[in-house]
Amino acid sequence: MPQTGEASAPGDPRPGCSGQGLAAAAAAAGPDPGRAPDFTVMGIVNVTPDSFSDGGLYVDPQAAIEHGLALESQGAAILDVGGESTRPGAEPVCERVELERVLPVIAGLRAAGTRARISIDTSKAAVAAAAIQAGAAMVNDVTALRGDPAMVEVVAGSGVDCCLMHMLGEPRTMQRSPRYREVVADVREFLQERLAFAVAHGIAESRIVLDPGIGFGKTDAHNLQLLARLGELVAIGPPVLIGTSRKSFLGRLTGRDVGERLAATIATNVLAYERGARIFRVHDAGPVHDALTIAAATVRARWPSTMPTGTTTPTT
Ligand code: PMM
Repeated sequence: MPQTGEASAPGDPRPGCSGQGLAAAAAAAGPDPGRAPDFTVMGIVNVTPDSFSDGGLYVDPQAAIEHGLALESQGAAILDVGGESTRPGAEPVCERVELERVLPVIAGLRAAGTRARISIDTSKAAVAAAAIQAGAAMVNDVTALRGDPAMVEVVAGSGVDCCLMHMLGEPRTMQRSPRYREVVADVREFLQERLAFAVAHGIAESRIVLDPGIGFGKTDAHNLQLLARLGELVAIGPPVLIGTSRKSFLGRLTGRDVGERLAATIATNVLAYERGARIFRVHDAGPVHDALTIAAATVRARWPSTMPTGTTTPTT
């Protein structure tokens, strides 16, 4: 259980909000139609001037706080606050700037009484530590604890949740002809190795979430392979997080600009849910939450009907 920055209330029925940790919340899900849905929407709060889809919109802390609260009201049970863009070609920012961006937003969300779990999207241990102090209950590290040698201790020592993501190379150069032996096997091997590393350094497995890192050092074909065969990553064990929201491969496949990729985002999230992903990092929390609610209900409907034979199902 996170001791610091626990944003959730005991008994809160939303996945990821009961204080038991994301992995346990996701694992507890089952076929009972009366249960809370077994997916978690993670709303994106980018406090950056240069993120690919919402860069510059929420640099003002008050705008970012209001945006986070709006995402929560639309169904986001996690708010992922980031102060450094990781879009392809992005230049890194220094620790001071990143801290100045994210801390007022995390503190403001807490002060506004958010019940969502706050995640800090950072690869810097000092930023993660300060964010946890301010109320973050999860560290989303796109380098999977490789970027900063002090990160693993910050996460292990504070007992927060942690997302380990696959990335080939680093944001500045990662889209320059990425190559794999076999993309799904390579990503699976990487995530298994990172999971073992994290557990060996004292991070409880029940606190860990894995992410194939859609768009991070991947061609369109790599992204599609990873989505199509997501089950092979789900089989590793921990809940799988997926981040396709508005990403450029969706634009290349549909010919749509970044602000017009909601339908494509929903399609990938629903397919990923069906293949076993359970946490969905998105810009548009409301529509994705609705789509996943229907996807979850449909998957649950596979269980045998309790209706007597011969009863006609009402049509609407
Ligand atoms: N994508 C972005 C940033 N952070 N974190 C995780 N775990 N998974 C992702 O796919 C991911 C991420 C880039 O998207 P953005 O610029 O819209 O935030």
